[in-house]
Amino acid sequence: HFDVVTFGEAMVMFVADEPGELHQIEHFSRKMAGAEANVAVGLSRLGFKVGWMSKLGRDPLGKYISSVLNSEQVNMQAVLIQDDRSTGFQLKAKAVSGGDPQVQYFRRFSAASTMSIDDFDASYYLGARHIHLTGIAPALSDSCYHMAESIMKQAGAAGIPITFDPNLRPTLWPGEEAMKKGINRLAAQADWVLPGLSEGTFLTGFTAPSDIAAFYLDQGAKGVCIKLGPEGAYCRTREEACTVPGFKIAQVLDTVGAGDAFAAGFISGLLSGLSLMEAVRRGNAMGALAVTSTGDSDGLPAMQQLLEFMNSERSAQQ
Ligand code: KDG
Repeated sequence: HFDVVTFGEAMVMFVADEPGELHQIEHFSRKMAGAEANVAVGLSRLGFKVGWMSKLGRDPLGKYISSVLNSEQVNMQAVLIQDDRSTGFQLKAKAVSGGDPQVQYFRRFSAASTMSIDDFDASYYLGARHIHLTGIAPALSDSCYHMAESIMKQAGAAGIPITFDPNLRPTLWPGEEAMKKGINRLAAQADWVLPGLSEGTFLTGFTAPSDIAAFYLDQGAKGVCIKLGPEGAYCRTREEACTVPGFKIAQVLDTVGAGDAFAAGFISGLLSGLSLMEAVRRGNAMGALAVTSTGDSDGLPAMQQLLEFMNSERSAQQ
C-alpha cells in the first residue's frame, strides 16, 4: 500500500539556458515537469511510498520520464503506454529576476490526455493513506475530468483524505468561467484545498485569505491553506486558523514548482501527524527550497536536509 497516490501528466521540459524569448533560444536543458509528478518526487524524496497514475507515449520523451521517476523511486505500476499518442513536452524561458518564466506547452492530444478511470485498477489508489489531485489533470480532457471526480468520490466513500491544489492553467480550459466552475466543483469534494492567493481570489471572488478559506469550509472542506509566496501561508480549519511566515531565500531562481513543493511538505506533515502549524511550516520550507533551482523538482530535499534547513532557520529567527 502507498502513503500517497496521485495522477496527472508529466512532460519533458526544455528550459532555456540563456535569457530571451523562447523563439530566440539556441540551447535548452532537459528536465521533467508536471505538477502531480513533482509532488510525487517531493514526497518520495522525503521517504514516503508514492504511486503515480498516468499515460505516456511509446517515444523517447516517455522513456525519459519513466527513467526519471523510476530513479526517484516513484511507483510506475499504474503508468500505461498509449501507442497512438505522444508524450507532451514544454519549453520554458529562463526566469528573469525570479519571476514566473514564459512557458509554451506541446501537450494537446497527448497520451496523458486519454486517461480514463476505466484504465486503472481502483485497488491501486483505494489502498492509499492519502490522495493528492490538482486542477491540471482534470483540464486535459473530459475523460480526465471524470477520472478526477470519480477518484474523489471513491476516496471520500473510503475515508481517504484528499488534498486538492487548483493549479489554474487557463490555456487548458475552454474559458475562464468553465475553469472556475470546473475547479470549484472538484474543490468542493476535497478535504484540503491548497490555492495560491490570486487563484483563491479568482475562484471565490474574495481577496482576504480568511474569506477564501471560509468559502471552501462552507462547501465541506476540512481545511484550506492559501499560499502567500514569500509571506508563507494562511491555513484555516473549522477549529483553528494560523498564518505561518515563509523562509527567507537569498536568491530566487525560478518560482515554478513552489506550490507543488508546498503540497509535498504539507502532505508529509499530515502523514507524520504534525500539528497544523508545523505541517504548514514544512510546506513553506519545501516551497522555499524549490525556488532555489531552475527545474521544477531539482531543489526538493531529502527529509534530513529538510529538517536541517528548518532547524537552521528556526535558530536564525531566535
Ligand atoms: O506546478 C508546476 C507545473 O506547472 C509544471 O511542472 C508544469 O504541470 C505543469 C503544467 O501543466 O503547467
